[in-house]
Amino acid sequence: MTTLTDKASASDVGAVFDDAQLQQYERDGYVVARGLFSNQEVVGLRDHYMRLRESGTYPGDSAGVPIGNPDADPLKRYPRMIHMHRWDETSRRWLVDPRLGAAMRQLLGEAPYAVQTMLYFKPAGARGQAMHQDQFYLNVQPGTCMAAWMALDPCDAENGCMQVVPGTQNLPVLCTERANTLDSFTDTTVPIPPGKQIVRVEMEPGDVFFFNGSLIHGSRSNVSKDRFRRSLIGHYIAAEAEKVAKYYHPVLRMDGTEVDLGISERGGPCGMWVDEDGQPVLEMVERAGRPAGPTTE
Ligand SMILES: O=C(O)CCC(=O)C(=O)O
Repeated sequence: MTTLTDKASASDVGAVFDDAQLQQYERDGYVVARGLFSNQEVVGLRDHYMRLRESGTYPGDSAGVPIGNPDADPLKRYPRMIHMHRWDETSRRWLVDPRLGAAMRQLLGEAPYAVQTMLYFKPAGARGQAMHQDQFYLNVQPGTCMAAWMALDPCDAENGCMQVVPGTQNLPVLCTERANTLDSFTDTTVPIPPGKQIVRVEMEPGDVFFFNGSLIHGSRSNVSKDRFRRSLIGHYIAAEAEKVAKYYHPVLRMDGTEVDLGISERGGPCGMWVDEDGQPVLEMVERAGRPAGPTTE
């Protein structure tokens, strides 16, 4: 198995998916590569991010929208990390790992560009993220984005595994509604189209879940007593894209070099619309369908 320190390129890795998996991705908008990373790598990454979390705060740390008693919110102790690849070499190497590149080459037909890393710790009692489409935030033009979501712990219904609505990957960006912020650290969600079902994606450490950025997905709270549900996430855009929201620049090729791409007018960090200078855009929030009034409960 290739390790995070190897200098292999995607062409050295070979096929990650078989034909049945590629057909599943076409039909449902997602596919899981089981055991793409080894247990040893996962243990190393878990330790690495726990050490980072315990030793400081970082640009982009976010606990989401506040709830009633902030002291009782586990996300305050374990805020998610964003864009770690901009200051952490381990994260940068993972984001452009040849195995992720090879998998996405099969799914997209070409190597993607890499734009974001995130680490969700999701300790016991932490809220999830209401159903949404990543393209709402990245605003890739033309096309859409893709996520590589890697489990660092076993993920199941109890600790708030990922959920998807298969077959929604070809929908446009939907108008949002207000989410239940007792169950979600973001305050926007999208309606589930009639006739479509929410499906759980249960995973083991080292599995990587690849999904189209227009697919409706999210997660519920971690209702376990004492289990984390840590995950390392990369966001990518198909190399045919010409623009992505400013928050996601600089854009990287899978060899780690920068690409000069345009800036799409809107989009922003998950859960918030911002303008080109990163300021919240209230007009867009309202046009996107988020109810006026307080955004917290
Ligand atoms: O990890 C989760 O629970 C939600 C993550 C997610 O939906 C996303 O990264 O877009």
